[in-house]
Amino acid sequence: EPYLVTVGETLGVLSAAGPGPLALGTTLRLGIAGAESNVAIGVSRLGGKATWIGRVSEDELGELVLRELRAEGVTALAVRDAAPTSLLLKERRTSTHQRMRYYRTATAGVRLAPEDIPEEVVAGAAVLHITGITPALGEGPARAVRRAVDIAREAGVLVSLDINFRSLLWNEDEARQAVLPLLHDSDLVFAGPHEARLAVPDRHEPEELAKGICELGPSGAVIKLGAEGAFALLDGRPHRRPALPARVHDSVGAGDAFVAGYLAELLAGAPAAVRLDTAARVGAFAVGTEGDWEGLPRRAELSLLDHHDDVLR
Ligand code: KDG
Repeated sequence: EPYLVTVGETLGVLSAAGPGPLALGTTLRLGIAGAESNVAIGVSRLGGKATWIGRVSEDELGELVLRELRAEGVTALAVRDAAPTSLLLKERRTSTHQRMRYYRTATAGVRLAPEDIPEEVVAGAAVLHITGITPALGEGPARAVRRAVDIAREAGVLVSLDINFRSLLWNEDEARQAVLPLLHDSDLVFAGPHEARLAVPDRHEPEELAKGICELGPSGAVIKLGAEGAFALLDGRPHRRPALPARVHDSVGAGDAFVAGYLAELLAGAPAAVRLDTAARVGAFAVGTEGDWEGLPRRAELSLLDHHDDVLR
């Protein structure tokens, strides 16, 4: 069975239960998140096979990460490390605006190294999915991602890259320098318009951005446009996909959800229109529910969004 493999850091997440400043003694909920594992979970929920590679602490938080991933049917191949697991603090400053803070220095995930990448697992995959977050974590993670891409290319594995720029981790110049070589060696690139401009600074409209990215090497570029849907240029053919109407509850993780929907269908051998349709649906589930991945749909639920009644009974 074809499977997706992804490499990255999964963090512990402390999220405020309700809106307001953290300083006021908010109740926090403990969970996990990470762009790459969000994608792996999303693929798994849709019935696809997914493997996540990373490093986690030896303590309870490391245990929590592995338990959650395994409970979601994701094969978690983790190196255990004496360092702690990184944390992400999510503050709901107002009912519409969130603020994030990372505690991500000298932690297990940041100590990811090229030796942590099992060659046969990457070489045997149908798709390797990486993001621009991992190389932002440091030398080791950057080299680990590079190694995964080298193995994949050598073995003819499709390489998917989500640029996923995180301004809390590095600046645009650093990101451009690190991500461009990865993009060059990718087959499929996902990016928001701003992220795409890191790679092709002189382009503006989604069509031009996708074209510019494909001129750098990839055969596919998908520009994620949030509430406007997506524009994709796949093997030279343009596709426009509107978003589904969704009331935004928590937009964090929507991009990963979109990618998960797309890649699950790619693994299943579905054509571009189906890949983009599922991507848009999974994205809508993510924005309409709390948490980065918790609300992601199972395959049978995808059609729920076609019902015009609020309650299905
Ligand atoms: O895309 C959602 C991610 O941003 C979140 O799950 C945490 O991986 C994360 C990060 O580094 O921001």
